[in-house]
Amino acid sequence: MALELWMTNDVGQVRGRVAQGFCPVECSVGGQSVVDGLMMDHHGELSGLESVAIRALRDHAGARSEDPRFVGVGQADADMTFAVAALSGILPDDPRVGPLAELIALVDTEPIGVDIASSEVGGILMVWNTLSGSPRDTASATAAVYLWRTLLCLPAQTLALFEAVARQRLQARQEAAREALEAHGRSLGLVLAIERSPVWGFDVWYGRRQQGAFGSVEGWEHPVVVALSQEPGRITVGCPNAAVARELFGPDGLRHVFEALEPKGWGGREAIGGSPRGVDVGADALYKAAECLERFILR
Ligand SMILES: [Mn+2]
Repeated sequence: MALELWMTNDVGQVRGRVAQGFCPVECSVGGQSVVDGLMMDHHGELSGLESVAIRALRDHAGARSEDPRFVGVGQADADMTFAVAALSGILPDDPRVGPLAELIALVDTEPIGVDIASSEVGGILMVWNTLSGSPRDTASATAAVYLWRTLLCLPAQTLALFEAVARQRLQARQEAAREALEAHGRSLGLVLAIERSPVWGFDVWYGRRQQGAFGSVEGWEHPVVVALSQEPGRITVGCPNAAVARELFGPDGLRHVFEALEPKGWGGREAIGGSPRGVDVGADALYKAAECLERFILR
């Protein structure tokens, strides 16, 4: 059978495919996880498990090589597609495969503060991110699974060319994020509001400090960031990680604040969330949210 990573957002369709023998990978919809015996999810009630990439490679490599049909939900990210590649047995026998799974797991669970560029296998992940586009459709998701094999089989010099481009892109985005912080950033106590930015820049805006732990407020210049994206106006709020969010807002992290934020309908997880989808908001809502967040910080 041909390898396929079939993508959907519908939990009923996930269950239908699983009944046909497809293996569910990161099929978490509305807090519900659909898994089979391989337990390929780590969200919601399964959030105690390690990332799927690391378990697929270590515990179940090649387990679905005879029947490589998979179903995934949302976006096919590095963790999901690498797990599918490992279960399918298509990854080459290469010493970089293990460290790559570990790096993917690290970035998947704590996306902020991991210095991908300085990791030995970081270049492969950066090139995969650049070329895959973290797709939502079946054909592109399936290609993104094969892309791991393609990159691991490339001659070193060819891979280095792609890595150089990926590094340039990363540097350009981070430079644009720093400029947006200087031009459009406003601090309200511990909360930083970014009124406009041409790029996603949370990794830059949090500002990792030399002193202070990764999982403590002390470790960050701006432990809470709210940013407004334009057209349609939508606010994203984030903390660098769940430990920082809990130190600031209590055991539920940012979830403790969502109900108090305007307009009604904010949602998300402990360390990341946003204003309601489909509701266009402006700068006034951004600063109101920043003030409200500041009031909720435990002293
Ligand atoms: Mn994951």
